[in-house]
Amino acid sequence: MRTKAAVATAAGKPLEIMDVNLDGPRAGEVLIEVKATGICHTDEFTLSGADPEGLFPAILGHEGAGVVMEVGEGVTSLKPGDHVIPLYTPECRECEYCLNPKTNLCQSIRTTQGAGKMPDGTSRFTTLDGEEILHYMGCSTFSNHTVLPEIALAKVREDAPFDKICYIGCGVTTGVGAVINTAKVEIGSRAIVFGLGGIGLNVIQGLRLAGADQIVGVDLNNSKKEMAERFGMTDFVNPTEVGEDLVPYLVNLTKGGADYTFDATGNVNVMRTALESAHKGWGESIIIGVAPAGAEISTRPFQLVTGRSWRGTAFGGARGRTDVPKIVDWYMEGKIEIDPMITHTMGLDQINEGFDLMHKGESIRSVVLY
Ligand code: NAD
Ligand code: AHE
Ligand code: ZN
Repeated sequence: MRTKAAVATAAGKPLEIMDVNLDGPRAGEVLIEVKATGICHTDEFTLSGADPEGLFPAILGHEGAGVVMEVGEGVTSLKPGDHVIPLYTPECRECEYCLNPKTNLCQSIRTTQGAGKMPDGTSRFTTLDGEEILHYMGCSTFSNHTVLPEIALAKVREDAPFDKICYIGCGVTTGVGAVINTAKVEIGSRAIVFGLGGIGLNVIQGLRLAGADQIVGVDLNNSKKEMAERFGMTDFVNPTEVGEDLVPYLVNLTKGGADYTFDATGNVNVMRTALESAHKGWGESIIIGVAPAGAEISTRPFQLVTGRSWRGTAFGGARGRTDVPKIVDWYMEGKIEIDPMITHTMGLDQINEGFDLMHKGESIRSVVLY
């Protein structure tokens, strides 16, 4: 079929809106119509050229929601008309990783996914001239239609609005899941969240859900304060206004250091600050942010010797086919909020404006509606 997509032709260039060819689903695959997609900072990270796995030309986008149009041979868990959320972390329920309760990182298709291909090693997308276009994170939601493996789709309830639940495809699940699945934050905890964007705000609402007593938000942009307070932040810190070293300031503010700290910036210097402002003896620091190619983290090993731990999380530790439908339920039942964080919506033709808003720090989430 022919469909409309925003194609990343080269690193650092705006996306090009064009018609593309999309082959139908092969065995174990599903064709979906994407109804809405969020723009995550990771899309920007890859488009910028900072992603060591970044490949071009590709169709980016990994935060979508849509409807099944056609299923390939052997697909049993989905049928045309089902509402779905694409999963960049699939859940095959069979691989060594899926069978180990300590991880959500299903590896059954990770190699081909990282190479921009479907599990059989080919792409379903081509230009109208027949040139191959690569998939991205196994999702490619910046296309009105896309093909995914069955194991990379979560079936969700049909009364949930696509323009909101697309955000559960990455930002909401990552932030809330980092608190609940990865850190397993206890009631009464003190926490610090670095970066109050589309992920950090969801960490904050996860902390509120978990019953944290103190939720400190750190951001260079004062305009993020109001929204973060709405989601449960108790204290705001702008590092440029502190007037002293940030670590001792935060340690003092949290009465000895936070029980849990979260990096949602992708900046390795911030990651160090986050680790070092965790409480001596037991503080845990969770890295969510994705750092550019070549960047490395460092700290004095003494920070770990004295009881802090440094951990990371992908997709909030969630097993998508199992957990994503439950998070959609939480949203529909009012346990978590999404609507205020979707600050801008636009058509696919305006998608580059969504990236501009992110660069200017003016949006939390922009959502493209097809
Ligand atoms: P965003 O652009 O919406 O938010 C980033 C925020 O960090 C902004 O508010 C910005 O002002 C703030 N910030 C930047 N530098 C800062 C600094 N030095 N100190 C304090 N605040 C600073 O981005 P997002 O969509 O929320 O994504 C955040 C990070 O999380 C990105 O690196 C993204 O790639 C990553 N991410 C990771 C996962 C995962 O599974 N691990 C999932 C989604 C996103
Ligand atoms: N390709 C990058 C790493 C990118 C990355 O860490 N991606 C996260 C999801 S970010 C979603 O917005 C992730 O799931 N990582 C686990 C994985 O297997 O990719 C690089 O540095 O090479
Ligand atoms: Zn993302």
